[in-house]
Amino acid sequence: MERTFIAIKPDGVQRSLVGEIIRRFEAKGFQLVGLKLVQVTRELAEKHYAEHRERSFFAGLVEFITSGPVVAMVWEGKGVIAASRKAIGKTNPLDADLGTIRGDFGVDLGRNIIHGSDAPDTAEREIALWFAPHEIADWKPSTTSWLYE
Ligand code: IDP
Ligand code: MG
Repeated sequence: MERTFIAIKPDGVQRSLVGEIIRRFEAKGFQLVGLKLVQVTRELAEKHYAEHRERSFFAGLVEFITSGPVVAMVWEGKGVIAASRKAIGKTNPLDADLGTIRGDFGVDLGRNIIHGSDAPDTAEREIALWFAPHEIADWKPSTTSWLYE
């Protein structure tokens, strides 16, 4: 089964959106297999956003992501990587459709509430970066046969 890395950024935590975001993933039918509150170090932030190292917004992005606690999660399910990106919405909250997390709750590009892995290889890299193997739970929800044919 596919897994993805999801992080509620410091703005989402400060704005009390943790419960609402987890509710949306649960209600869709995805399974929570990893969850922790993290005070992100500069080293972790720079590794996580390594692909943006050369961009003008990189320093501000690292500053922001280390500015308060982040809720780091691993979610599992059929098609969870693409479905999460759809549920999260476009990077700029003003371009994100209503009904998406960024579209419903955000305004500014630099305060877009949530991160989600964008492809299978990045999901694998980000899960390994943020979670130790023992922090991920293999468990079988009792609802599986009601979610999957
Ligand atoms: P994504 O989060 O939708 O995958 P990316 O392009 O990977 O978007 O950018 C990573 C994060 O960097 C964004 O979520 C946003 O917080 C921030 N970011 C991207 N572009 C800009 C920008 O032009 N100005 C400020 N922050 C940006
Ligand atoms: Mg990205």
